[in-house]
Formats: sequence, structure tokens, C-alpha cells
Amino acid sequence: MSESLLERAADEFRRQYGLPAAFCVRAPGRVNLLGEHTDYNGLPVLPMAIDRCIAIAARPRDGRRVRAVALDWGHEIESFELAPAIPKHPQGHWMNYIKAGMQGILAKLCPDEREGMTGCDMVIAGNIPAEAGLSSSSALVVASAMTLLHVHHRTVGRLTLAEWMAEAEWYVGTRGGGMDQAVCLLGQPDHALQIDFFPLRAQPVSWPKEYAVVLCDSGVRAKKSESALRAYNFRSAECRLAARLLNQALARNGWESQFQRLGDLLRPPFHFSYTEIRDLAESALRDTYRYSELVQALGEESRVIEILRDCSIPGDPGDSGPRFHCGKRYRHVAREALRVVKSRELLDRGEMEAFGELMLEGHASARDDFEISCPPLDQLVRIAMESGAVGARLTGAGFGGCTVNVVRRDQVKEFLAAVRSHPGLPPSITHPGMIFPVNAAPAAAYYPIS
Ligand code: NG1
Repeated sequence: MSESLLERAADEFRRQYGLPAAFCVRAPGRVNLLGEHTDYNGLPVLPMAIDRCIAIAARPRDGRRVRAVALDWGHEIESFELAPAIPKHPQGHWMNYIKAGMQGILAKLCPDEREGMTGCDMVIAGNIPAEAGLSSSSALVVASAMTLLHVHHRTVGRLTLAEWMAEAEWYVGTRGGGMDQAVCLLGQPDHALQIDFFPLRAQPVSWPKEYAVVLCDSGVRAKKSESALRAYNFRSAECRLAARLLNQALARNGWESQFQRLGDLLRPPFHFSYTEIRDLAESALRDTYRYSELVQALGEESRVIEILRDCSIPGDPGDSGPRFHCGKRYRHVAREALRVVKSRELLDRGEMEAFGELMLEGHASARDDFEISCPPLDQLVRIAMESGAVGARLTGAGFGGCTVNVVRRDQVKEFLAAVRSHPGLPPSITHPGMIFPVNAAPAAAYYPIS
């Protein structure tokens, strides 16, 4: 499938620019099997790179202009000049992801190198459903950065590039963690990855051949540019506020050191186990705080405002504004991290029924404590379980997008038929393009033009 995508990009390149492309880049999307909203808390995730990709055909050009055409988003040539601070396209525009990746590279170069950077022409093709929790955005960010690097014959280690790109994607307005960029650059066929953060590490986890991963798209579009972006950033702020509150609880128990993210508690001087982190998160926080209660607990309003501003939440929301569900959010994050660690052991032993149980627990926790599900996703999880899946849950940031389902490979046909013919689902979802198996795919790579 990705070969035809690369060919499509290369063919269209010649048509658009009247010259052959010099090379292609392919970058995969991902499905997250477990570990939702743990990455920016410094705790592990278990994603898999999938055989749905972004393909870019490119050719260097003189001067600092970058021109791009996206085949699935309008065929118009868009362009910008490479610069240390590239002005944004309107919020939500696909060009912002290209700008994010390229600006992310420029940011890491010394001024002389940055000055010497010339642009390129590009054609982009893709088959990752957009805004469906499958990381089409990070695939485009990574592919764009790799394009610029290749134009300048530069190589950067994959772990380093993944870290650069995690930060680079903040350009579009989400304060995400580093899962998507890391799995895009480090994924392996037939394997999921356990990814740990600060410092970034990835270990391949063999995926059992007898089981397939099937995605069911709810059709609800979690548009990063609108309310889902605000909701995502609000979760991130609640987690950071929870960290401040827990630091106080630790100080009351005699700890002098402070931590920033929950995952820091795994390391010196704390050396907590995952279970101890979970117990602390469950016992030391209240489910919900009003704004004034947070200010009182943290002692300084400016600290609260600083965290909110850092997560793109303007001003002082006051007590008439939203509540802060610090305890509920951290309960999800801490239990989810434990699920990732356990699930990895279960995969190693091939205990897929127990793995499926953890997926269902993860979904319930995402729905009830992290509150990122929605009725269509809950319904898809129920229907998947009635149709023979061993496990099912929402995947990615939530608020819409896809569910991920684990199904015995010899039962995939029956599963697809049962879900597609389910009377409870609207026809728009039962379409074959909305319910489809995926395979673990290799990491992003360069391809010569054939
Ligand atoms: P998606 O599903 O691609 O929006 C987002 C974040 C991840 C992670 C997940 C939730 C970005 C680029 N990605 O993924 O880092 O936090 O949500 O687990 O912000």
C-alpha cells in the first residue's frame, strides 16, 4: 500500500513541477495499544507504527522557499520561506505541520547553518484518516523534517530527532508528549514499542502472530484546532497542577526534593515503584478542585496562572470557570502506567485474554477518570466485545477518532462482518473504510525514485 502511495506522490510531483522528484520519504501513523495521556506525564506508552502512512516526494530548490501540494487536501500549491520563526497558516491548516517539522530542525542548528538552509518542492500523499487519533499530524511533521534534512544531506540520530519533533509539534498549539513522533521514527514490523520518556527510550515488544489489530473509526472528528485542542491542553494543565499538589503532600512527609512530572518519581532521589506512584496519586489528591481551592492549596495565584498560560489557557478562570479534576486525572495516569508495564509482560507471555482485560480497564478509566471518551466510542467498544474482540478501547487523544480492537486473526472476517452489520451503528460507520485491520509497520524512511 505504501509503495503505491510513494508512486502516487512521485507521479504527481512530475505533473505539478515539471521535473522528477529527487527522493521520497514515508512516515507511518500509529495506533496506541495502551498508555493514554501518560507520555507528557513522563510515564510509558505502548503504541505500534501502522501500515497507514504519509508519503512525500521532494526535490531541493534554490532560495529559502518551500512549496508543497497535498493531494488529499486540495491540490493547491502552498508555500512559505524558511526562517527561525515561521509565521503560521490559519489554525488547523495542514501546512502548519510542515512548518512545525522544518522550524523544529532550524531551531536546533547554529545560526550559520540555519542561514545556509535552502528550501524544496514537495508533494504529499497519505492514507491515514485525519483527526482520527492515528497521528497523521506527527507523521507529517516527521516526514517534513526528514525531507529538509535529506535535502541538506544531514543525518540526526532517531532518538534525538524524535525528541526534537515532539517539541517541534508544539508549534501547532498542542502541548503533547513525545509518543507519536517516537513511534513514527522507531516502529518495527511485527512489534509494538514500549516507549519511556525523560530520557526517551524504546523497546520493541513482539506482537503475537495469532492476533490482529482492527481499527473502528467513530467518524467523530477530534479536531485539534477547536474544542478538542482546548480540552487536550486543559488535561495537561490539570496534570501539572496535580503534580504541584502532590509535591506539597511529599514535602509534608519530609521529602525535600521536588518533581515536575509524575514519571520523575521513578528516578532518583525518589525511586518509587509504579505501584507506589499509583497509591500516592490515589491517596493524596481530591477528585476535584475549584480555582480558589487550588490557589489556596498552592499558596500563590501567579503559579496557577503560569501553568494555565503555559498550557495555552488564558487568564484567571475564577470559581465560575471549569473545575480542575486533578485527583481523577492523576488516578487515570498512574493506573494507566501500571497497565502499560503489566501489558508488556502479558504480551511477552502471549496472554492475550488478560491483555484484552487491561484494554477494557484502560477504556473505562479514560471514560470515567480522564473523561476523553464520547458515546460513539463507548458504543464501538461494546459492539466490538459482543462481536468477538478480546479487548477494545479508544486510542489516541480521545474526544472522537478510533477504537483499537484486538481480534484473533482466524476470526477477523467474522468480526468485521458482525461489526459492519450491527443494527446499532449508523451506515456512515459501517462503511469498509471505517473498520479495517492494520499491521505493525516499519519506521519512517527514505526511498529512491524508481
Ligand atoms: P493524538 O491522538 O495524535 O492527538 C495526542 C498526543 C500524544 C499523546 C496522546 C494521548 C500530540 C502530537 N499527540 O495524540 O502525545 O499525549 O494524545 O495519549 O500532541
